[in-house]
Amino acid sequence: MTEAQASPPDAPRAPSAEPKKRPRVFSGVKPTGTLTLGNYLGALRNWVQGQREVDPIFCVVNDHAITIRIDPEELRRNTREVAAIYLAVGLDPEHCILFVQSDVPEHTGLAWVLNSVTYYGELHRMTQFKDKTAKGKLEGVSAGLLNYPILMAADILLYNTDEVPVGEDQKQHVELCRDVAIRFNGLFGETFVVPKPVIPKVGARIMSLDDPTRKMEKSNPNAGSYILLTDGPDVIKKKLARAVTDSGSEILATPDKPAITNLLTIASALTGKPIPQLQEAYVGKMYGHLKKDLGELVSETLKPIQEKVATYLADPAQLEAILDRGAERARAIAGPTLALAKKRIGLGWKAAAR
Ligand code: ATP
Ligand code: LTN
Repeated sequence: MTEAQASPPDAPRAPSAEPKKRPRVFSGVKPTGTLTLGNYLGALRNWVQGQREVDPIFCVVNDHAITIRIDPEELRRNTREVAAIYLAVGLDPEHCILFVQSDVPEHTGLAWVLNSVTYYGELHRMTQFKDKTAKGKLEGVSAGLLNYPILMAADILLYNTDEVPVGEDQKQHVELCRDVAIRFNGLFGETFVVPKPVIPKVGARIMSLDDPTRKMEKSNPNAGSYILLTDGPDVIKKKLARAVTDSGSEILATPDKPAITNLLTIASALTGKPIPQLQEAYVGKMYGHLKKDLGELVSETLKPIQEKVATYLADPAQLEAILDRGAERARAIAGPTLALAKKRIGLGWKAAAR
């Protein structure tokens, strides 16, 4: 633009020719088992809903899965299944980068670098570490379980991530990732984008069906505590029928009714109806009515997803091709970030790296 053409200082600004940069989004689920309704409502569903407005990368974080003992064949099977679920719930490989973590070695490479700027005390304080080690003796706990949040920080920081959509339980890990990024930048110079967690308003913490004070999780030994995305209608209805309830009979989401609150939260997340509206619809009805309706609702929601999972699993070559392409695209971003971090910290030592 020449000076003669320039707008006067008080004129409204012309819209910038540069399109606004979409936020980079990164998230993942670990293939420790088949995904639960909690994983779907707290994470996956939100990834799908937001995928068009952002620059999305989603990963099957299998390196994380080996922090607890898992049968190798089961891990391979779960990895394929979680990838198939990503596609079945509606993540579009034309639009998102979808890949498996172990196919991109930069993740473990950066994790080692970040080990040097993360403190033992920080890791030891993590609620997930405390929960997963509460009952066991510490001798049997892998170092990987303690270091787990460092690998998660590496996952996020490799991609210049702005936003990390996760359930409530992962907020603390994303906050640790922020601290690590800020510390590294402060010590060695601007290297990483500092990300923020994005937690859904409804469904961020779905609780166990057998104990509404614990979050629903796929590693719970009691299969009645969770609904799996692969559970058929009969199993879903049976699990919900057996779900613990609270004393009294009114269907209300109140602090003294954590079990009913959880069921209403699931119903609200799946129907999009606010909880007060659902409470009103159930005035004068029994807990059994809510459980029965929820059984139908969950089964109907999961049926089309299950059909698509089966289709993707039936064609392993197609699934692998999608994930290979994703890994290639991921490496194109992760490689330069790792190289920069190594240069900053002195591991990139050759003259050309300066
Ligand atoms: P594990 O039992 O192996 O620890 P998990 O079921 O807790 O696994 P993750 O793989 O740790 O699941 O979580 C994947 C995503 O799902 C994360 O974003 C996490 O916050 C979210 N998530 C997990 N459980 C729930 C839940 N009960 N409610 C809402 N979101 C959840
Ligand atoms: N720790 C997460 C899984 C995870 C993740 C990530 C989530 C590993 N790396 C990066 C978001 C971004 C969990 O859900 N347990």
